Amino acid sequence: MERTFAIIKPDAVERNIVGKVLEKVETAGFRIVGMKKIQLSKKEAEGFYYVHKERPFFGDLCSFMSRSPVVVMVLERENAIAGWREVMGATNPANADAGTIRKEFGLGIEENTVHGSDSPESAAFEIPYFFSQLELF
Ligand code: 3AN
Repeated sequence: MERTFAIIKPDAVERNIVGKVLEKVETAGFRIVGMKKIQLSKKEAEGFYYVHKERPFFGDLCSFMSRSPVVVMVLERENAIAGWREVMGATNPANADAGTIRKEFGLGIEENTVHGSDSPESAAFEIPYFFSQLELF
């Protein structure tokens, strides 16, 4: 069993499609180990995305991620990290495979509905950024 970190981003929470995303999560066999709705400050978004700090879209991305609430989750399954990225689809919804969350719900390369850790190292940073051990079941 492996754990990954996921976010249902502001574009999805604003459109009231959290349930539709969660249906994809559970249909793909993930167990929700932790979940909460929060609103990130700009500083918290910058800390989360620090690996992207040199990228040209960093400022816009952090503004987007802090403009309204998100749902953060820890998901567990075999091969959870790669598996969740498959369920999400490609970063740009235009390039995402049919049936993926980003293909069905993504609005664009930035407002792409969901986040998922891209490696075990990322998951090991991201999970404790948002959750204490006491919040994971
Ligand atoms: P992924 O989320 O697929 O791992 P990353 O890690 O390359 O993609 O990018 C992190 C986030 O930054 C994306 N989820 C998306 O919201 C945003 N992003 C990535 N590339 C661009 C871009 N070219 N323009 C605007 N936003 C972008």
